[in-house]
Amino acid sequence: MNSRNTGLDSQLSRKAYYDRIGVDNMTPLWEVLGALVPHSPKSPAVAHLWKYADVRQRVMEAGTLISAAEAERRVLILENPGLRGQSCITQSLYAGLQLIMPGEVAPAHRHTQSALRLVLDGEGAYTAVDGERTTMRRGDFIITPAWTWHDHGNPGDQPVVWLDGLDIPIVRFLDAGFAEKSDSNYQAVVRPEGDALARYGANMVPVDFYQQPAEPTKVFVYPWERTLASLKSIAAGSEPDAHFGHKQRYVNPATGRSPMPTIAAFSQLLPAGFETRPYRCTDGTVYVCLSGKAEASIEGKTVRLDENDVMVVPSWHSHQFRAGPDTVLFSYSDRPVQQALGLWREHRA
Ligand code: 1HN
Repeated sequence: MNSRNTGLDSQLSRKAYYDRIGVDNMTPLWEVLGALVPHSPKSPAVAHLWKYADVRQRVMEAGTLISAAEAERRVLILENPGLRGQSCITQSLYAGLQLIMPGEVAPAHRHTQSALRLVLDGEGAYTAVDGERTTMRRGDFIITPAWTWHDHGNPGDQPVVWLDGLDIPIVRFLDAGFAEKSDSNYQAVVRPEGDALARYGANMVPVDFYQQPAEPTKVFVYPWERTLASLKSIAAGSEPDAHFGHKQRYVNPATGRSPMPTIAAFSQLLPAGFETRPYRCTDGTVYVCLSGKAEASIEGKTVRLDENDVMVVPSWHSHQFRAGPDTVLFSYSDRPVQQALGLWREHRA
């Protein structure tokens, strides 16, 4: 009898063999090769939409149960339904909704994970990064690069909610996580508000300032007012791109690279009634509707985006948008990591 036949005998003898080699912590490649080396990306993450109108109340409820100081950060993590229990929205990125109540502080700390904030709801809070505070206004895109001290506070009279985006799964994957708490709740403010933007974010940098390509930008706030003004000017004077509408990427103005080495961020204006052509890319992307309304179709399934809704589109999922009124979408992804590794691909249908 052929010892390599594929009948029941061989199935059983293979299984017995797998059990024997398992004792030595070995396993046969040929049983898993297809899954390890897929023909195209097959993410365990799924597309999902968090309607802000539905989750806002849940976030506010956390404000009655635990203080920001006790929680350190009072955040509801947005977990991808395909990745429950892993604290991530895509395989490489984290997202959460953070709440800070009037009078509260979220104490100073730093860590090797990089963070972005997108301010969604309420006003009067501030975040401090590396010795400078910035008032948080709706639509502001604020960054906390790796290992920079940061704390938040709300001296105002309204609850303030923002979206946090971090590279937690990337740092976890690399086993490169470090963190430190400050002895004091606040970091010392050593520069006036607006200093970083004036020095590094006005098409000039200090005369002797040079950065290595991987260094994060010193500009840590990209004010909504400026983003919206440029998108509107661009839209007023040109035709939208078929796949993106009017889409800009946020950069470190000193290098032209992404603001932080692990996370790219984008803003796009879709003119009223405009429909983008189907598009897919290998960077799973988190979208937030900042103004307007749109329909999003992901692999043929259509959902409706309203202000402050958060939607995740996993790697290689074809998606397109149809704007109601003029609509602005913010988004972030791990694109700079994939590009640095030569892995990034897109397909414009
Ligand atoms: C963090 O430092 C913040 O500073 C928010 O606001 C969310 C999630 C995990 C680890 C650190 C913040 C975070 C975080």
